[in-house]
Amino acid sequence: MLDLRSHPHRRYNPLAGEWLLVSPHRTQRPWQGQVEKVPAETRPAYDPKCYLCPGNERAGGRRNPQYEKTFVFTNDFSALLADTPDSGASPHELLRAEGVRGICRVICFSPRHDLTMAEMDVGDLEAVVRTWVEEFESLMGRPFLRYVQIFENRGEMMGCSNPHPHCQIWASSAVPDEVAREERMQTEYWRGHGRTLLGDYLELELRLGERIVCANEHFAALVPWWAVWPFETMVVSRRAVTGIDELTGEERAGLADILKRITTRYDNLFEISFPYSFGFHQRTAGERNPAWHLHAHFYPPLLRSATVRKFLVGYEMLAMPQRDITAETAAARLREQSEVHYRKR
Ligand code: H2U
Ligand code: ZN
Repeated sequence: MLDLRSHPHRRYNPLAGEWLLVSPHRTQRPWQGQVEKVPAETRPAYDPKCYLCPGNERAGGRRNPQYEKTFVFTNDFSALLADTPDSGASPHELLRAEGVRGICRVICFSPRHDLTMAEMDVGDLEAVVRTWVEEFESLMGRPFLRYVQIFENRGEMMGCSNPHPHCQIWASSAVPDEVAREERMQTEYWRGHGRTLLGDYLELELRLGERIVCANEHFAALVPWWAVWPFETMVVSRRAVTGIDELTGEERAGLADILKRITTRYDNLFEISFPYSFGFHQRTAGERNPAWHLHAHFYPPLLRSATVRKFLVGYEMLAMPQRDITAETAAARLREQSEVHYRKR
């Protein structure tokens, strides 16, 4: 009999239509690789040199207002531009190119330079959720945009250029591949079952309990069966909504609550401001596709301590993703953590 706690095996990710390799017997191997330096922990509430702090000047000369909750601006170095020609330019069938149009924004979560989602008040996080909804609605209302990607890079290790709490939005005329893949898998499942893939998956996980980290009335945070990153989690809405704009007021508050709780648990794991990439997946523009089920992914790179991280290299680049500690072990570790932030104890 295959024992998922000790035998090498592969697991299927029904959302991406991909497999990953799990090697639980390997968690004992010695580590002599690179040790990352632990990031400095103390930051001032206001940093006169920060380009996101209220009242400060940004690169390019614009000045931020004295904002009090959230602040949104168009990225001064946008990866996508609204006026790119969107026709193709393909000199050969093997050399294809297409113009992509888009709009990029930056959202500051708080005027406080020293806070993170984990350390903000839930009420202030609700303001962040409201801002996400407003931006999603306004960008989805632009006829040339087909997908609105909201994401946060947290921590230097993840390539975040500034510790001031913020996220980015890249809205584009082309649907990104990761999103297109999830759309295809969810649509197939919907056609076969008449229910959303993640609705059924969440129901199953809530029944089993093994991979659930925490939950409230409207959302649950869990380590997915198919997690690739050591402490990867997914936040899923209990009600099948296609986008963040369909959440009720109570559900938005539930989202703020679950985000604070999962990020607090992350920070408490190694008592550092836990790095990750985070972002929502939700419906694409056009006819509302009921197969879409709003969710967010957290992809954190850390493995065993503040200094040992996972890389997707070697076998993972050439063959398939792989992990050592099982999703169940990771979920248990996150479940053990307190929901009181270590800096407030
Ligand atoms: P990251 O730290 O997640 O990279 O986000 C910072 C973004 O802020 C980045 O995309 C933008 C960068 O282009 N930015 C401005 O728009 N104005 C500035 O003055 C500096 C940075
Ligand atoms: Zn700042």
